[in-house]
Amino acid sequence: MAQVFPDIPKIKFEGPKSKNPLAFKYYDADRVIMGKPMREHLPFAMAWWHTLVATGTDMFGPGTSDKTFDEKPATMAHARAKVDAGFELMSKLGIEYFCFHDVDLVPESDDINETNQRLDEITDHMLVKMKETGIKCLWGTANMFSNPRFMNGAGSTNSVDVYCFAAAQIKKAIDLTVKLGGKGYVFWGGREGYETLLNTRVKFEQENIAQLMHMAVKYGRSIGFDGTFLIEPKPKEPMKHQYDYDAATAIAFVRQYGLEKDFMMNIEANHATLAGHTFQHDLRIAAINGMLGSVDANQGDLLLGWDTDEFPCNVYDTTLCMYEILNAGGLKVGLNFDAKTRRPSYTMEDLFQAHILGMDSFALGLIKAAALIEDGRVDEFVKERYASFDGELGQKIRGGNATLQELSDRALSMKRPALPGSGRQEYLESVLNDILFGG
Ligand code: XLS
Ligand code: CA
Ligand code: CA
Repeated sequence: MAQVFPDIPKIKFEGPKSKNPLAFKYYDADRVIMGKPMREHLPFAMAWWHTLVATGTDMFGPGTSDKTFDEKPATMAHARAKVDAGFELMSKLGIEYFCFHDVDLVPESDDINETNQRLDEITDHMLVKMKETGIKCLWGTANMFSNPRFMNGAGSTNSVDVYCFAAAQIKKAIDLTVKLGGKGYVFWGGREGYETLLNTRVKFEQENIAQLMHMAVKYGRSIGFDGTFLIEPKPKEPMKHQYDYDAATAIAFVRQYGLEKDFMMNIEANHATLAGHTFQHDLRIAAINGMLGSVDANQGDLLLGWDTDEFPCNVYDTTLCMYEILNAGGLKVGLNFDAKTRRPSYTMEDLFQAHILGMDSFALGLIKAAALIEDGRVDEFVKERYASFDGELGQKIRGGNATLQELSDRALSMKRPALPGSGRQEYLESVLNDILFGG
C-alpha cells in the first residue's frame, strides 16, 4: 500500500545531541528507568480527534490543515483513509495506543442505526490494522457534546429521549471499546453542567448522570469489559460550570453515588489549570485517593482562559507529573496526547514534530523525576518536615486515639509552641533546578 506520509521516515532515538527534527532526543523506548523500560512507564496514545480529524478551525476562520488524505470528507472512504494515516503515523512514531470518540471514526448519520453500522465497518478495518502493527486501544468514549441534541447535556439533559440517545451512544462505544480491546472507557462531561441555575435542577441532573454511569458499568461488565471506567474532570468550557469541576469534585461524586469500585480519574493537564490548580495538584489528589488511572498529556496557556490543548513542552510540569506517577506506582491506563498543533503549524511534518515534542518532553520528565526520587533530598526533607508526628503523641493522634482535652492540656502546659520549622520552598526549588539543569 502507498504510504500516506512518504516523506516522513520511521522516527528513531538519536540522543540529546541530535539536531534532526525528526528524531527523538530523549524518548528511548527500551531504556530502563527505575527497573522498567520507558515504553512501559509511558504508554503513549494518539488522540484520534486531534491528530486525524481537527484541521485548525477556530471561531474566526476555517481549518488550515488538510486532513482529507486524498478522500472526500464525510465518506467512509475518508474514514478508512484516516485509519490508514493514523496507523502509519503511530507506527512511525512508535506510539503503541490510540484513543477515540465514536464520531471521530466515521461520519455521523441522521439515523443512529446507520452510524452504528458504519462504526462496525470501520472497527473491522481497524482490527486488521491493529493486528498488522501490534498497536492497541487505550480507551474509547462517546461524543455526547457536539450533536445539537446534547445542548442541555447527555446524562444531565432535561429530555428523557435525549437521555436514551446518550445511553445508546455509550452502549455502542463500550461495545467498540471491548471489540478493540481498550483498557479504559472515559466519561468526559462536556455538557454535563449548566449555564444558569435559574433553569437547572442540579441534584436531579447529578443523580441522572450517576444512573447512566451505573447502567454503563453494569452493561460493560456484562459483556466482559474488565478495564477501568474513568471520569475526566474539567471545570468549564463548553458549559459555564461543569459538574466534574476537578479531581476532588469528581472523586466526591464517584463516592457519593457508589461508583468508586469501577471508576478512576483521567487527569488532563489543561483542565487542571483551568480549574485554578497545577497539573501536579490534580494528579496528587487523584493519587492519594487511589484513583490516578490515566492522563491526558497536554498543556494549556496560562495567559488564556480557555482550553488550548497544546502538545506538552514544559519539562517542569512533565517532571512533576512523572514524579506523581512514579510515586503512585504507575498508571493503570496510559498517557493520551489530547493535544493539537497550533493553527499555523498545519503541515504533516508539524504533526509528527508535535508528537515527538510531547514524547520527548515526557521522556525527559520521566528521567528527571526518577533522578529527583533517587537523589532523595526532596523526600528526605518532607519526611523530616513531619517528624514531630513520629513520636508517641503523634502516633496517638494519627491512630485516632487522642482526645481534644488531652491535646489542649498539653498546649496549655507548653504555654506557646516552638515555630513549626521552615518550609524551605526556595531550597527545594533549587534542588529541582539542580536535578533539571545541574551537571
Ligand atoms: C475536551 C476533552 C475531551 C475528552 C474526551 O476538552 O478533553 O477531548 O478528553 O471526550
Ligand atoms: Ca481530554
Ligand atoms: Ca482539553
